[in-house]
Amino acid sequence: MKLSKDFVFGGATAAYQCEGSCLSHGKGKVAWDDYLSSQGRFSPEPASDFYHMYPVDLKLCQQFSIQAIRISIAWSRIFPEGKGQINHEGVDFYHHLFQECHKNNVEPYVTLHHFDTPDALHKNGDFLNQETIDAYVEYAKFCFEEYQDEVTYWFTFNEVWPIACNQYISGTFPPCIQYDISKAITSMYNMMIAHSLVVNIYKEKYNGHIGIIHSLETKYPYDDNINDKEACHKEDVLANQFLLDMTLQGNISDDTYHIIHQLDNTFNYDPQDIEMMIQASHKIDYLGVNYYQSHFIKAYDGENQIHHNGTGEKGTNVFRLKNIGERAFKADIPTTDWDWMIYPKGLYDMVKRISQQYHFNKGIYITENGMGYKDDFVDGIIDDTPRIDYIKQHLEVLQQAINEGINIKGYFVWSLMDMFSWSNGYNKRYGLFYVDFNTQKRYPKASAYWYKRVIETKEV
Ligand code: BGP
Repeated sequence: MKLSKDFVFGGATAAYQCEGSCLSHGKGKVAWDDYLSSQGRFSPEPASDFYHMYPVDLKLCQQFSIQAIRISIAWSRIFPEGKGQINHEGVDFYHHLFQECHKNNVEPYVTLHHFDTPDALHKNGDFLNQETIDAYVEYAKFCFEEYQDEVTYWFTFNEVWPIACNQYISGTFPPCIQYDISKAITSMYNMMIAHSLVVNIYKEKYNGHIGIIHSLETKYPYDDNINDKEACHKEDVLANQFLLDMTLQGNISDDTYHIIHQLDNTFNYDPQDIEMMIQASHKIDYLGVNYYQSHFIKAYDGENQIHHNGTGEKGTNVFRLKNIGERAFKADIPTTDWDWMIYPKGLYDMVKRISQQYHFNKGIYITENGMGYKDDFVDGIIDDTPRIDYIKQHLEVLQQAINEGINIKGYFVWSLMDMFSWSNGYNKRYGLFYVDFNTQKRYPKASAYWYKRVIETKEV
């Protein structure tokens, strides 16, 4: 299997998960700071200490032929209160980071928002509040102007659905509200407004490229019966189609509106917002797709019940939403220790769908894909063969999609090095590079050597 010469291979990171220095160097608070400290399970400090270690990580990228890195800017490092006063030390930090990227020939792909709205705005309702949309637009404008010479590839948001779902349905992200579908829908809609405003501003003034990242998990009916099919369609519309409609065509289709309105009868949209979203849908340069797993959905009319497996105790995950559906497992499909179903076909089906249903062929980056695994560290050697298998299988289906004419422009492994996982802590490792969190020393895993070979030969 051979990928084209210009296919980009990268590694992904996110500010809060790797930088550390959460409350120093002028950085403002985010909701996670108080939440994690009151929960007492694990600390985001110093994580992988990327704030100081980035020259080491970028050197490793260069040594292992990794051509690109996904980085997010911590909004509260630039605007500690979300808006108003600027922290110049934070502004300079990202200048130095981007310059170091270029010095090592590693192209930065930069996300403006990766789960870390400044606390001052989060407290007032995060993206349920117009104030956050306005502040986000100002923050984005500042970054575009400031970093225009260093950043060519932008993403407005990382994963709109998981933000909404984890904040307002599963309750695993602060403010930890459960089963409030209406808040989830409003926050998704508002993030899409913020995204569209920012895309339109960027494409008016700058020459670089911009898009958004969605986490897209393919939903399949558990059984071939009408009830499971309906449940599956509802979960798909809520998690995927609503966002794909707004991103790739701007307007909300009748089918999507019908389901969203069934789930939240207060939902309505303003035609002016739609006009603006249509413009942005024409202007985006690419779509970022994060893909880890898919779901089989059964009809479910019992009470809401979610148990998040955040420990790696296999078989403990429960996700049942009243009048929507239940996620169920199939004995013959493997799962990770955190109950994420390993199903590369779901990625293939999703990129095909984007092309067929939306006729979108400007280009897709797989902006995250990888396997959470409890790596064994034996005398400095980390044999993560299951992770290699996982990545290989996903690259193979991408190759198949490319052969069928789908424009896949690149692939970023989640994650470049081990880092903090939001609701799972530190035993769920994803990195190509093992991080000893006590010494901050990096060790290449078997997957890093394997990935280097794939990048150099473009052969999976
Ligand atoms: C995505 C996020 C990442 C990362 C990854 C793995 O949803 O964009 O930030 O955390 O998932 O998820 P987790 O850390 O929960 O295993």
